Amino acid sequence: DGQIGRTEKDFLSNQDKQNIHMYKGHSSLRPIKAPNGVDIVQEEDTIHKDHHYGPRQVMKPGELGNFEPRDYKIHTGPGEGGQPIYTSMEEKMAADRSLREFGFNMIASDKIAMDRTIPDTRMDECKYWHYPEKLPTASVIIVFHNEGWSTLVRTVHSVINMSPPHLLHEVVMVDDFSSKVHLKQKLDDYVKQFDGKVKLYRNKERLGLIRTRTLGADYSTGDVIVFLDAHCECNRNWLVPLLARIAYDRTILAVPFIDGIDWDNFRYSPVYQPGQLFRGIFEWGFLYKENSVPQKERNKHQYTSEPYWSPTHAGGLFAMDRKYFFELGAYDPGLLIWGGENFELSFKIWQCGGSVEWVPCSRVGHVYRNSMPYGFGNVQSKIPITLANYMRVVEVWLDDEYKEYFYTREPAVRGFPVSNITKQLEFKKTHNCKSFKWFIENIAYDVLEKFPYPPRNRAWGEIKQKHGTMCWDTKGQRAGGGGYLDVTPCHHLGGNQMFRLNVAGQMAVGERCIEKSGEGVTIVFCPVDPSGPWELADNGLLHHTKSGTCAEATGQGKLLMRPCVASKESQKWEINEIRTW
Ligand code: UD2
Ligand code: MN
Repeated sequence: DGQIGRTEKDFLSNQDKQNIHMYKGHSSLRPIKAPNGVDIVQEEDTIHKDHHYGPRQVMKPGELGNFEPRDYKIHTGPGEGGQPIYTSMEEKMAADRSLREFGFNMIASDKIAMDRTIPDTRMDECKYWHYPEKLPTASVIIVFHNEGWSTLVRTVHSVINMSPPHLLHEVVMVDDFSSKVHLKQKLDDYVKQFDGKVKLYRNKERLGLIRTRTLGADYSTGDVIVFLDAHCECNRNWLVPLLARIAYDRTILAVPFIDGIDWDNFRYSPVYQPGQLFRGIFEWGFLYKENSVPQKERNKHQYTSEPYWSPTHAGGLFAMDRKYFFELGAYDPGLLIWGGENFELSFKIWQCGGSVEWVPCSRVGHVYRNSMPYGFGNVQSKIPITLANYMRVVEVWLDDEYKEYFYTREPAVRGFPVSNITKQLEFKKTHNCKSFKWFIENIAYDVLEKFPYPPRNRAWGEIKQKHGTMCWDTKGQRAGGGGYLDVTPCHHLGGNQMFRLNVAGQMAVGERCIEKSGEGVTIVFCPVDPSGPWELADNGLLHHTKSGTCAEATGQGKLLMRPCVASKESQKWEINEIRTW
């Protein structure tokens, strides 16, 4: 194996030869120029273990950082520099087809080089950090299910390209039982050219991304595991800032900033401009949210580009000590396919003594899909799988008072039997993990600023005509669109006909709120104050107290706010609970 036993110096001097060797026979792939001319400046180890928030890497303004890429050449060609790709009218049909198949425009992706250059989205400061020389090695784990070819392969290329070779122990690809032809023999052949540096494993059945990631960690032999989605592009010196945090403290889960790659034109652009600091939080239905970093956290840091604490993260891209991952029991194996695993791991880490940090100098692009192209295999569940996952996390990691907030937000799943969580509860006990209250008060305190505890539900379910068969329906509209709600025949399945009226008068649908707008009702973003103007009277009138009007169904299927008339049948409503299990 040409990789093993070679020193860094050898690699540097043989860099071009190495790259050509790796890609021979694949003329469609441009030979890779590794940007990381890792010519290391000898440094004394700058890790200070004495206090958690002391300097652990040193910024030397004016002197380029020791791992900073020295020869990042900007190529010319489609998509270079992160520029968008134009799809012609003739290509539109095929592009739309690929959109349905993969969740993004593969016609555009296929035009872009595997090693395209992308803009440096980091803060300027990042170029001057000096990191410890002694760093753990990384196994980069990419799990995938029926992913497109060029996006998957570009991910592998960018990892190889943008990581210092001596720190990239291996790339571990795990195929979660894909059925696409291009992920079979063609992928086996593709992987061979890396002489063992890229390993490919395949599941014999569909396990979902969560279990597949744990398997990937199991196959890995590096010190640190780094998870990436199968449609990413790593930016300049993305890896070292993550490894440096874990070298400093092995109980840190280190998260790169995720830049956006457009699902249609593959434009690479930062979600957050250099210097903007955000962190991961959640609302009480456990939809993932990001929030500007609170001053209290900012005050702990001298430099804007320093890593900082975050309650949670989006889930896809992060690095952690491999052994620590397994000491924590890996991901809860009871979590199915997709969703909630980011909360499970974050809560577990915070409550049991570790920490989650976002690292501004590490940037990785991710293609946010237009829509999810795959189903959840043949997993049977009477409630949506993501909700079943959230329930497990809630039942294990939240205290009773906080569980209540979740069930207020998702009342239809209250009482649904969760699968066995004995092991998880035992772990929490034997590891003396702290309470959720501790977590909320000390770490995730901004959750409450953005999403105060929801008042109890006064009623929830479908809003049905008392003497009719029509129900309020959002028709899947989103907040801010301004479109009116209608009444449609009640289908008793919840979904767009599921509402919650709380004791403070707020009417909600999912994470959003219902407000009067003109003479109709529309979906709005909820104000931080969880109260509102709605009142369901005993006689069935649904009052909007601020305007003194009442909700009325018209014969044409419209829902209008009209002067209240207690004798009108069309103004009488009842709210009926809906359960699918
Ligand atoms: C986000 C995360 C994703 C994961 C998910 C919640 C980011 C950028 N992405 O959704 O990593 O945390 O939330 O669980 O933070 N896959 C499988 N088997 C499956 C389904 C998916 O291997 O059954 C692969 C898939 O090919 C991809 C990865 O898992 O490489 C994540 O899936 P996704 O990209 O569809 O998820 P995403 O980005 O919408
Ligand atoms: Mn993804």
